[in-house]
Amino acid sequence: MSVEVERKFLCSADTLKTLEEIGVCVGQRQFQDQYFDTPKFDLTLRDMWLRKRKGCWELKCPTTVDETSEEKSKAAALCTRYKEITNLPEIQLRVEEVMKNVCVDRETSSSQEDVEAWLSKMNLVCFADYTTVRRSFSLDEEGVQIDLDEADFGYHVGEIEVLVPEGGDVQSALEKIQRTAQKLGLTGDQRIEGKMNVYLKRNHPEHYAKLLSAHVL
Ligand code: V4E
Repeated sequence: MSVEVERKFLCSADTLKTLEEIGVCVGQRQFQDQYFDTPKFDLTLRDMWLRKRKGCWELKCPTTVDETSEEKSKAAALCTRYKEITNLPEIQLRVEEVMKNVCVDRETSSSQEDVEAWLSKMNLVCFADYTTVRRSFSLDEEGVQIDLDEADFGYHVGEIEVLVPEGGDVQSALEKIQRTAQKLGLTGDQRIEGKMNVYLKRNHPEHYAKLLSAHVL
């Protein structure tokens, strides 16, 4: 398990020019994301994001932030951090913990058919489905990746991302992100909306409103 620390940004023509000058493009790929939740939004209202990308399952969950050791800086406030779980049995356990009232058969097997049966048993349905074209860049800052995403519903967003092994140094990741933002000339002090925010606002305003009221988005 690792923790993804990430700052989103809007990529202006100037930022793109800087990125192309000081960064190295390390690839371009396209992927479809399908996100799942119950009709009552049991996962997303807890800020848990279950998705399937390129046939692989991932669950993003909130981390417990150690306020004593982590600086409550402006730079940190611009970043999100989530645990990323990619092991399917562990994902299933975490989801089942949330939905304790559902009786689940714990025979774990991960064939496509079994996963489909598990989804339906947990009452999980796909609520978001979109495709992203992503260009990735690296800079001279170890472990930092910069992604420029273009979603098929017309939203463009950049991300500066550092993956920290569990128990690793989040503070150092925040500093790397801050230095990278400075190199790119990013000046904004507002959190930038991710693809999901924009997708839900446009396609599922009721779900979006519930997440806003719960301070998830
Ligand atoms: C909405 C959300 C999550 C789902 C994934 O969102 P996002 O980071 O936009 O996806 P993507 O495609 O960039 O994933 P990656 O390839 O980086 O793994 S996970 C957490 N949230 C909530 C959230 C939030 N409250 N605020 C911001 C700025 N982003 C996400």
